[in-house]
Amino acid sequence: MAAPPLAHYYNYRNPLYNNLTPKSMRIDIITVIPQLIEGFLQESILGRAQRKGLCEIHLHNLRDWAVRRDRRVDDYPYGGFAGMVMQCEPIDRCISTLLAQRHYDHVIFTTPDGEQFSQPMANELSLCENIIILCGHYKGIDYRIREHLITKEVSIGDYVLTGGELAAAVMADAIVRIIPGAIGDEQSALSDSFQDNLLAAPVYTRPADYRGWRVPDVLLSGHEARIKEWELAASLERTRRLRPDLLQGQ
Ligand code: 6GU
Repeated sequence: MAAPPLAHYYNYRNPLYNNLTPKSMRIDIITVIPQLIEGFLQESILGRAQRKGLCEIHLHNLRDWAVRRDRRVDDYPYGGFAGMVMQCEPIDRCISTLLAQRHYDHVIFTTPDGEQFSQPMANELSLCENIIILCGHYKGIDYRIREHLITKEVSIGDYVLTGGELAAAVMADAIVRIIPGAIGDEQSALSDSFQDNLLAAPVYTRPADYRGWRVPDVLLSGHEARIKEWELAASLERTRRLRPDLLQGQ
């Protein structure tokens, strides 16, 4: 299945779009280790998107919502199982406070047993106004939080990370970079690998000949139609060779 259309970009080309003030997307990330993602969010495209007012990303330290004097937010699991479990109360206090302030489209929990994150999911989430991402940690969180407060559980792949922070950073990056204006060339988000279930064609820059390694002649020809044709053929060839699974059912 190809990614659903990037509705943003269709709006962006619509003359009526210019009469609308594009709303700024808000992402609230709840974590016990905010410093893991703090720096990442301020750099490059994510940092610039926030400074341009295209989105707001707020980090919340779950320990600020701890009910215990030692600021711990985990405890031993009932049943005598191994590992520690994040308690209900700090998470509930943090999420409920946010939910009282504005409407949220999703309260996401990062967990290896969640739905696999993908480009279509990133496209959908980038259309949301406000989302919360709760980073999982330890052996898990008290399941009652997942039953009562979480609306979407997401994994970034079939491997286990020590915490959900990297997953939250991955999701924020994939979501924010496709907000119109986040990357300079509006077209380039549409020509990403995976937006059409094809891997992107190779790209080259100067010099045209480096140690005898030559850039394909067609790219130097200035012949737009032939270049487009080459690009599609290269995309298809690389997809067939490297990711034949993407071509199944098309
Ligand atoms: Cl979202 N969390 C953790 N802890 N591990 C993961 C993951 C998430 N996605 C893949 N592995």
